[in-house]
Amino acid sequence: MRKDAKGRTHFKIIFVGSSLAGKTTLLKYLHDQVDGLVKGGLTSIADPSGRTVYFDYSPFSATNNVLFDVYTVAGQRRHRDQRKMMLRAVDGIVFVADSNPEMKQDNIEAAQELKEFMGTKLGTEIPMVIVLNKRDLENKMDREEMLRDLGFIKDTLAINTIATKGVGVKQAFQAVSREIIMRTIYSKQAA
Ligand SMILES: Nc1nc2c(ncn2[C@@H]2O[C@H](COP(=O)(O)OP(=O)(O)O)[C@@H](O)[C@H]2O)c(=O)[nH]1
Ligand SMILES: [Mg+2]
Repeated sequence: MRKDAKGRTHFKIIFVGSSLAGKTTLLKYLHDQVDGLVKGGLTSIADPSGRTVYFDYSPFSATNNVLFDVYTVAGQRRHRDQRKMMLRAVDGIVFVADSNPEMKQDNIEAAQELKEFMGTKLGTEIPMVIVLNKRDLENKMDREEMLRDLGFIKDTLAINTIATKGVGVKQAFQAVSREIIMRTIYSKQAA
């Protein structure tokens, strides 16, 4: 969380997950199609094939003085250091898993890396929502199997999505932003 020069509060949300899981598609849908949010421009830094090279970024606001700065980070192995850097001062995480069975191992590795970077803060101090994307695939993996593979703390909210059609996208964003706000309120009370 940070305050800008105008006194507005910014919360940082990051979409994490293996390469091609659908992070950019989710953010793009949120930016282009979801009403009721005030949006800034969507900035994407991609190579000519459309792969995210560094990150995608879009700010969203529901009120005049609270903004959510949403990023997706590049998922390829070679961008590990960038992901680690981006996760500094993060307020909420959306972990995007790919339902394609061929991506089973990639999902596991991405989850493993995130746990390594975030330690015990993950899903506790730093709220997290799981997105199981590509639920339109005929050969999609079983939901329970995917959650077992990821091995995040028990009872982490998991939402089925079809990013290309926008199914579940708004719900996932609402869930993580709600958890961030709730956490902020409760930590203020505790202080
Ligand atoms: N069938 C299907 N394809 C998807 C879905 N979401 C994303 N994709 C496709 O998966 C590929 C990778 O998506 P992208 O958003 O670039 O993944 P990123 O690397 O995580 O940012 C693209 O070809 C998308 O059109 C989905 O829900 N269902
Ligand atoms: Mg991307």
